[in-house]
Amino acid sequence: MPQQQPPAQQPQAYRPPPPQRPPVQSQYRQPPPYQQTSPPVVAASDVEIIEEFEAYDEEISEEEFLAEKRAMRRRRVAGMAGATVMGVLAAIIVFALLFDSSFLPTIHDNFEPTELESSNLVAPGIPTWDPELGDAPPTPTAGLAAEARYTITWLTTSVFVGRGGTMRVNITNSGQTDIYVKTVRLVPEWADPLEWYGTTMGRYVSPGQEVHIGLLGFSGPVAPGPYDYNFEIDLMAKRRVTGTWADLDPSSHDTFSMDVLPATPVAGYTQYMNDKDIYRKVNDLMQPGDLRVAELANEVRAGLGDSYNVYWIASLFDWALENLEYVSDPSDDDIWSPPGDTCDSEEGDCEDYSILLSSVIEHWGGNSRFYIISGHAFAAAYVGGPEMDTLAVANALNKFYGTSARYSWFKDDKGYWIILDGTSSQYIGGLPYNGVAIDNQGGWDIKDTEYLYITDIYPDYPE
Ligand SMILES: [Ca+2]
Ligand SMILES: [Ca+2]
Repeated sequence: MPQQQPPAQQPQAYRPPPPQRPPVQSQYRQPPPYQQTSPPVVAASDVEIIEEFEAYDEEISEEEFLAEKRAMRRRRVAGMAGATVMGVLAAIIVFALLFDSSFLPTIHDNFEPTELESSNLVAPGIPTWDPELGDAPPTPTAGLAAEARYTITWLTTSVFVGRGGTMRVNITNSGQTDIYVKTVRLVPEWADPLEWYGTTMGRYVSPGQEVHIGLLGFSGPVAPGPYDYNFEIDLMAKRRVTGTWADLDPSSHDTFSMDVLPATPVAGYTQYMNDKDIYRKVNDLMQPGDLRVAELANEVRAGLGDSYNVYWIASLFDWALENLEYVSDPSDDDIWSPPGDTCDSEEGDCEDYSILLSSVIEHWGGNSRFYIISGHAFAAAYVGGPEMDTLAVANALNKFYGTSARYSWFKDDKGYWIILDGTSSQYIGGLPYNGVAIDNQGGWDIKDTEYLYITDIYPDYPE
């Protein structure tokens, strides 16, 4: 049995200031002042929810996980016994003549995982520059109106009192002319007139094209329950005859409803630090030097600075969300894939996502951890020591995402570890699977798990 450790870390959460209107940026127009409604100027467009965001369930079944842990131990002992027996085979043959057959080597598993040391941890840089990931806007001209037709689709995470939630928003251009989406704003029933929830990354969308507009973060109300909301879309459309751009008035659409969940205390769970079976299994799978991992590492960091920084991690996570397809393991098996294989197949489940994310972070020289809870695995990236400026990290990530979101991390005596749950959340620092708000101030924890296995990623761990 793994050795039980005293609780070494408590989930903590960054509590961002209320979202405000985005600052004026040279390249972008400042969004217009918040308006409750404007009469639609554009033709009525379709608004639909394609599906509620739902985290994948049961990626590692309890029985399989425990069976696998037993099997890992058996394989290791058998492997050691095999090697040892080979090594002493000649000796046994000789000495068997002299000793009775009860002579057999005794096998001990003396392996002890080596923890990452604070002095070896490498934190990513926290940029203050804006990565300007949006498309530069066209220059609108006065003239005739233009017609835009589009469909908005979005996925919403669980929304909690206080914390709020996020959406990933897509726009499909169903009209005949190019459009440029300046912002998509969420207008929930509880919105404070001074608060502004929206995306700030402009995007061109051609006729027939579907474009991911970005992440949209928002705070929650103080009381749980059903709440109405709608979207306000601010865009430009190209005039078909002249090819010039018309700046359309913001338009709002149908009203939808979301359930805001209450803060809920969670039952305690046992934490295990660096369980030796998991430690060896996951670290033996790391391939930071694999060519496909290196290729991916170079691809996702392009244009985001010359040295390891949090934008690289966020970009890697976006790549996983957009490119990896979630595919469950066979019901009777739990297959942990090496990261190169996941790059090739572009599919996997929770532990495969985590192993790939960690391998790329290792390739960059950063540090990460691997976590197992009941039925699930996820990763976290080291972002800084105990004195880290959490607000600076949040500000940088808000620039990357073009919205104001809430970032979740574990904190321990070594520092902050930002959550990377590629199969259950929409951004780095999003709540992991079964993550819930435990108070109205942004605190969170994990429900419905009996344990939290925390494993340092240390591919070249000392044997
Ligand atoms: Ca699995
Ligand atoms: Ca798998």
